[in-house]
Amino acid sequence: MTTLTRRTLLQRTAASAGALIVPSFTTAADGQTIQHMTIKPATQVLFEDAASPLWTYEGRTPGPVVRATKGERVRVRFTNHLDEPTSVHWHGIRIENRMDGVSGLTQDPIQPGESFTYDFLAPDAGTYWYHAHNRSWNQVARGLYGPLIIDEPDLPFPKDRDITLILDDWRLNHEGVLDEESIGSLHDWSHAGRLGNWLTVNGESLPTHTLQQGKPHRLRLINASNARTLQIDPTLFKAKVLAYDGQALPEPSAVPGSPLLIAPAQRVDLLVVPQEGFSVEEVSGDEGFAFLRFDLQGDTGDPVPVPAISQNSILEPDLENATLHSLAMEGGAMGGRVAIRHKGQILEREEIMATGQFWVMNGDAGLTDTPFFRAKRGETVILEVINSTAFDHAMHTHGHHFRILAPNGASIDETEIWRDTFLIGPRQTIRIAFVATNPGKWLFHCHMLEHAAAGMNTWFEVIG
Ligand SMILES: [Cu+2]
Repeated sequence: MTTLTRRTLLQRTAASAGALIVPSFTTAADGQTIQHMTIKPATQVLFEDAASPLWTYEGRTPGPVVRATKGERVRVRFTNHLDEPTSVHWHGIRIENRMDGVSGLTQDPIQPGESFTYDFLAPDAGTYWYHAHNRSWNQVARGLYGPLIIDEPDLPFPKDRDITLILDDWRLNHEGVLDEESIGSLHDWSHAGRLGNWLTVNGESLPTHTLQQGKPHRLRLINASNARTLQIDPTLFKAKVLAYDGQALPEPSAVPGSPLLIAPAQRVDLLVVPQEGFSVEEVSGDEGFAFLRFDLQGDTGDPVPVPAISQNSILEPDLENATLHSLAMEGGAMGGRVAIRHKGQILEREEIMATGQFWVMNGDAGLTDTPFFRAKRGETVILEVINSTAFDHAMHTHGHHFRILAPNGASIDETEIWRDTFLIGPRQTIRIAFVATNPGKWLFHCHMLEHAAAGMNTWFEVIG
């Protein structure tokens, strides 16, 4: 029995031409309409004709696009038909803390058979997503995620040239079916997380989509993978970057280098003005893996101007009057001997294996009773993250976007952009800064979901 690789999977498959359709619903502007979603098991083909048992919002992964216009109220009522509790996190959007969806920190999980209504105002336009935030390493691996798109009021790109592409890295077994047996593997937890061997786009295998020749398109890429940092080269199709993590740049900007890294949970909005058809490849392997094809229709005709996207207003950090908090990340495989404190106790070796706690942040694995830090509302926080582990991590602040103060080794000039998730490499130190604007209890964790489950999870509190 051979282990499938991307390549062997690719060789086995005939190019399919699935439509890139995600069911969509739009939240009513008056906020009076509540959308309903059931959270339930369903089967779905991820590879050839093999049906995988998944967990879904409304019977399909990704779940329906939740779409509203900036400033509108979003209300979605979820009913849990799984056998385990869940909750729903709205990733990257600066909403009220009690709607943030973190089981055990901002809400009690939604028990089997029960419902919960998420109800918030969408303060910012941009590309976001929602996903399960209870046992996420399990629930997201099984398909519990979907896009959250908040439109600019002036709709800069017409809907038919505004395309959401939610990407996922699946681990399939030798039959091309979701490998359930390895979900929760402690090897994954202590190493690079759950890496897969097959990519889907909006739940489709190797789809082909049609663009309009010579016209500007917005491609909203969302990485929903548990742990894989996707690498693509947008210069191959002459793309520019419109936005990172939902936040528009002042103007479309050249892709600063190749490859462009999209860490788990990160988003990149690309501008393409296609003159010929093209494929998008994932380039981290020895050879590129083309996972998405664009064909063109129409002819170039008169040039269409590239729309400008208005920026959200996010308070600039006041670095002169900031409070510095340092966070040392240690542990994991090849990380040397590290004392692991979990729920106040230093774990013995067998307890580490029993609890799966391999990583620490400032000595602690998992959430502590008291926060990593407290900040007054309006205070600028500088977070210094020191990665002493042998692995990459994708660090996510809930409820806040930040500036990156120190270069992270990527080729992007990240000081010019806002992010809600940053990638940090082994032995790197990165400082981020943000104004603590949003009261409540917020997670700061690795979005490589096995790392979060295995200890890389802390929280901070904004008071006032
Ligand atoms: Cu990590």
